[in-house]
Order: sequence, then C-alpha cells, then structure tokens
Amino acid sequence: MNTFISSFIHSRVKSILFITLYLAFGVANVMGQTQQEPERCLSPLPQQVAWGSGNVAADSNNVRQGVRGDKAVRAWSRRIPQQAEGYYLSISQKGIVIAGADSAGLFYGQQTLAQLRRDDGTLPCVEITDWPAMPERGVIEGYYGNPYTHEARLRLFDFMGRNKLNVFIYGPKDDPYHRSQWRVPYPKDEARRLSELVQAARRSHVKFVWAIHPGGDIRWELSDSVAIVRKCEAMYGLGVRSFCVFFDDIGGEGARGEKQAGLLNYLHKAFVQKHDDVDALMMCPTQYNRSWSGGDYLTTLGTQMEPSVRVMWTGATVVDMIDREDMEWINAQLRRKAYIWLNYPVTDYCIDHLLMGPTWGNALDIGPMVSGFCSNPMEYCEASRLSLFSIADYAWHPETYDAQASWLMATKQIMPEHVEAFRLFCDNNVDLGPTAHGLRRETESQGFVSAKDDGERMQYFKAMSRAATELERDASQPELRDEIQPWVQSMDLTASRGIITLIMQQQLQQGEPEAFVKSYESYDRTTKQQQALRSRDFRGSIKVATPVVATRHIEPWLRSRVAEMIADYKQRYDYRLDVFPVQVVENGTYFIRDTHGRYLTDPAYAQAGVKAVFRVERDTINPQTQEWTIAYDGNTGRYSITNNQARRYLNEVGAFGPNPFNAEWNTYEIQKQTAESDATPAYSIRNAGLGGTAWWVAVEDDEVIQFVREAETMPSVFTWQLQPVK
Ligand code: 14T
Repeated sequence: MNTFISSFIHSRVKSILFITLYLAFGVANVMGQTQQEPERCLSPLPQQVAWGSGNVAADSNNVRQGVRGDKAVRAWSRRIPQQAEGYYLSISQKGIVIAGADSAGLFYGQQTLAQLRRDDGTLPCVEITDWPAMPERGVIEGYYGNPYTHEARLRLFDFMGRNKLNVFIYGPKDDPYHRSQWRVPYPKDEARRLSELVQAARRSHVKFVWAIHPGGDIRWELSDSVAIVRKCEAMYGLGVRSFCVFFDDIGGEGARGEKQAGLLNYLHKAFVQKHDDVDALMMCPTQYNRSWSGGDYLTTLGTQMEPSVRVMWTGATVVDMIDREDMEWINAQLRRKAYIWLNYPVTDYCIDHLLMGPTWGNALDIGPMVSGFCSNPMEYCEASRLSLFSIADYAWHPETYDAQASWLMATKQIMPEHVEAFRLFCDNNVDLGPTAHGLRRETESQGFVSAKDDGERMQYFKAMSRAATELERDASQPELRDEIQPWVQSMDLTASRGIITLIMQQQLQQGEPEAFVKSYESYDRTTKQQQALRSRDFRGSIKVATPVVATRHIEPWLRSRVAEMIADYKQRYDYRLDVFPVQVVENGTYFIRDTHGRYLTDPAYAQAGVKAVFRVERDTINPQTQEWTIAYDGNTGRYSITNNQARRYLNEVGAFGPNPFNAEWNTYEIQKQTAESDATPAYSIRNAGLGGTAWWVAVEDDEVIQFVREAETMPSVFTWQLQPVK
C-alpha cells in the first residue's frame, strides 16, 4: 500500500473513508507531489479506487492473475472482496495483480485493466477493489419491432462484457417462436444461430436468458404446460440454461395470476429441478407496473409462486424511472426483490424518435432492493449503446452514478473520432415528444436554447449542419452510421430550415418580398424532403419510422417563427400569396354561431372548468363574452379558440381550460363545409389534439357543445358560422 497515495476514493457514501485516507496519506500532497485522478477512463465506476504515482508499461510480463484460492494470487487473497463478481486489481512498479472473487470477477478485473491502458502503452499505478451493487445487470430485447440481427447481438455481447453487464434476456416480441408460435420449435438455421449466441454470450460472461411468451393463447391444461417444457428442453439442447416466461400485454384467460403461478411452479418441478445446471426461473407478470395493478393478482404471485422465481417490474407506470417507494411497494406485494425491466431507451411507442440523451432519473439508493436491473433498448442496437453504457455504470455502482458525466464518457467511447459532432447530434435527439406513456426529456438542443439572439442561433444551425456532414461521412463505424443516418439527415434538414428561417427574417425586415417568397419555397421543399425520410423501410420491416429531431425546442421555434413571418408578410404584401399554406380562417375575432343562429358565449367570465354556452340574444353589456379570437397555430397547423372577455381558451370538452394553454391539447381543426362562393360559409370544428378527435355539434335542446366521434352518424348540426366581428 505504501506505493499508493490514496488521493481519491470515488464513492460519495464513502466520504468518511475518504477523509480518513486523506488524513493518513495526504502528507504527500502537502509536500507538493499532488496526485490527481487521471481523466476519467473507467466505466462502470469502480467501488474503490486509489490512484498511485507513476506509470508502468502495459506490456509488462509481470501479470499475476487468478481467482480466489489460485496459487498465483494467494498472496492477495485477503484483498479480494467477498462479493460475487468482485475483484482486486493492483498496478504498481512491482507488477500487475488481478485477483477475482470468482471467474466473472477475474474477467471484470481484466476489463478494468484494459480500460486503464493508454494509447502510449502505459498504465497508471492504481489499486482497485471492486464489485457490483446489483447482482444482475443487462439488456432485455423485449420491444415490438424488428428484432436485432445475429451480428448485432454478437457485437452487443462483446460490448456488454466490456461494460460488466452480465445478462441478456431474449424476448423480441416479433420473433414468432418466442410469442405468436411459441409451441413451434425453431427451424434448424435459427436454432443453430441461437446456440451460437449462447456460446458467444458465455465468452463475455453474459447469461443468456431465453423467454417464452405463451399468454396470448395458452390453455390452462397439462398439454400446454408440457408444450412449454418441451420447448424449454429444446432450448436447453441449444445450450440455454436460464429461462423466463412473459405474460405482458395480454388479457383474458392467460392473465390469471393463480394459473400463471401454477405454471411457473410446474416448470420449476418438471424442468428446472430435472437438471442440475438450470437457473431459477424468471417471469414477467401481466400487471407489470403499479398503474395497472389491482385485485389480488400480485399478492397471489407473491404467496403462491415458488420463492426462487424472479418477477419483473417496470415501475409506477409502463415507462418510468424507478425509486425507493416503487421498490418498497412492489417488493412487499411480491415477497421478493423485483427484477427491474426498465422501458428506456425503448422507442417502440415513439418510433420516430431516437433517444440519445443522458440516462437519468433512477434512484441512486435502490441497489439492495432489486434482484436485477435490465434495460429494454431501441431496435437500433448500436445507437442503444449510449444508454446501455450508462445503465451499466448505474447498475454496477448506483451511489456514485452521475448521468451527465456518464453521457459525456459514453459519447466519447462510441464516437472517439467525432466526439463534438456526435454530442451535438445526441443533444438534438433527447425528447420523446408527447406519448401515451408521458415520459419527457426536455433538456434538448441546449446550445440553441441558450442562444441569446438570431446571430447565435445562426451559428448553432451551422454547427448542426457541419456535424451532420461529418457524421454522414464517418466510415469508422458502418453499423452505427447506418442506424443513425436517417436522423443525421433529418438534423441536416432541420439545420437548413433554421438557416433559411433566419434569412427569411432578414428579407422581411429589409422589405424584399421576392426574395422572401423564394426562401419560403425552399423552406417548404426542405420540410417536405425531411418528411419523406424513412428509417427501416426495408422489405418485411415490422416498423417504418419517419425520423424527427430537435422536437422539443427547435421544431416549435421554427414553426411559429415561420407562421409569424407569413402572417406579417400577408399584412404587408399581395405578391404571390399562393405559395403559403391555405389558412381556412384568417386570424381574427369572430362570433361563433350554431345552425340555429345561437351565439357561443362565456357565461361566467371564463372561470376555469366552466363550459361555454349558447345564447340566443347578443350580450350588449359585455359583448366580449361572445367574441372569440381564432388564431392559427403554426406549430400544430390547427387553431386555438380564445374568448375575448377574459382571454381564456377553450379545451377539448368545450370548457375554459384550467391549465396553461397547451397547443397539443387545445387546438382544433377547422374545415370549410360549403362551396368557396358561399356568402355565409359553414365550417366544421373538430378536436384534433391529444384529447382525441371529435366533432363539435350543437343540439337544439342542449346549452353546451356536444362532441361526436367520427365513427358515429354525423348529425346535420355539426356546422358552424364564423362571423367576423366588425
Ligand atoms: F413486459 C413488460 F414489462 C413490457 O414493458 N411490455 C411491453 C414491451 O414489450 C414494450 O417494449 C414496452 C414499451 O412499449 O411496453 C410494453 O408494451 C406495451 C405497453 C403498453 F402500455 C404495449 C402496449 C401498451 F399499451
């Protein structure tokens, strides 16, 4: 230890130890030989690191390695941590020692050593004692969409080994032999490839878990239990030693908790115990998140199912980060530690997005409360590495996990030759947009958000454009490039639209309508080009995406800027108005009248939650209660409808919104229902946001707006008069 000056212990929770060691060994610092932590090169961050002074040559023959009990490392046996998969690594002038608690520990010690090796062939002197906080850490290929290719999985296992991830759960929803045709054995070629995968996983110390998804059409009869055993035996023959049964996303018979528990118990007896080398089973319940839980389903599993069966869990909702309270609640139900299935960075429910932001939000203190932690990734295997890198860091050592630092390191590891370009790309692919699951990641396009003026915005768009070109030309990683290419192209086109927008702004200011129109045409072409981009549009593809980027800040900014400029232009010029999108209703103030001539009115000066009503008479005292501002929202391409009395907007149930205005919810489609020549045209008004699509109708006996869904017969009262207030 005397060659080691303990200048840094990573763990924040070990700060007391840090202070003690600092006091004990800090003398050298006082003497001026300050030891600094080298630039971070280790991930996952080890539990204990003590940097020494000086370097040794990496090619030194003086490496002793082994597992606890081996002669080669006997002298260091007291330094080997007790924890499974732990290791002790020492690099000093005397040589290199790697002593594992077990074979996985030795393997991880070797990975750490490889990470320490510098380009110049040297290694820093260091002493590391390390072990994982969570016993199982890994990847669950569990999404809907195009399953990974064989080659992608092989590369993934290699990556997992280097990042100390130790489990891969095979459960692609669209592998027929996993789900829709679970009773059918794999065809020969596929079976051979699976067996190759199992071997490859093993070489990287990755446990290959094969999952079956029988719940869609299972009959609770012995014949189906036997069919599952038969399929598992076939997989056993291919080398699989770990098994999981999924019951997610099903209803009906298959969803019965006591039957599922019974099946798992049967498999435990009739399959697991028949072999001496098959792991304890795992299962994914039908109620796999708290928002879907109810009745006694989970406690039935908890009490009736063989205690060694691990149960998967996605958290408070389908897509959610995990905290202590989640774990306390579910562990009590299940009477065991839940096995986390993290639905991030999976994008099967928002396929136009690529998730390349920092992985944050999981509590740092749940290590002891989980039996495993797995991430369900995107169908883009290479691109998913960015998040998986951080998942690995987190699951190994959650207490010191720093999402931003981990992201910086991951981006550097993944694209060492184009770090800055890649970071800019990633920072424009962060948010998920509004989805059924509600998860948002709003810190996107940070350089754009912090730009102070259009000059800085222009700089940002140009940097985006340069980054796109750099990444498109990259030849260092063809697999990754192929995956992200559609989003890189999309970023390029977003950058172009940004640049054009700023040019249009100048042209408008300088009074150049011809130039403005030309620019607008080019903006429009670029937008259409962007909308025509596709990802995964190969033959037989299960999901085809239209890539979107920078949707959180840049996209809305572009749309509203352009919409404002067009409105401004229309006020000032008559030239070539035909190039702009047709606005059905010009922005302005209107009376909204139903087919009986009644006026839509604010009855209570826009109290939140109160509905607008129909009045036969004009309000002569407060005329504004019947005056509505209808404004085009360039962002959604729809209209907002706001009452002029208190400037409150209408929401999707025809009430004055209690929440802040949100264009995603509170804008409408307005269509002309009569001929162009009609002097008093009739319009239809339709909800079109996240509140669903329903037409506004006025029923004579009703005082408030009613809503009719498209599928139903449309009554004659669905048209409205929008009468400009003169
Ligand atoms: F098993 C579960 F833990 C789980 O998450 N199941 C699926 C999963 O395969 C999918 O990748 C993920 C994200 O979309 O969510 C689950 O699938 C759903 C979730 C829904 F809320 C499918 C339909 C839904 F409505």
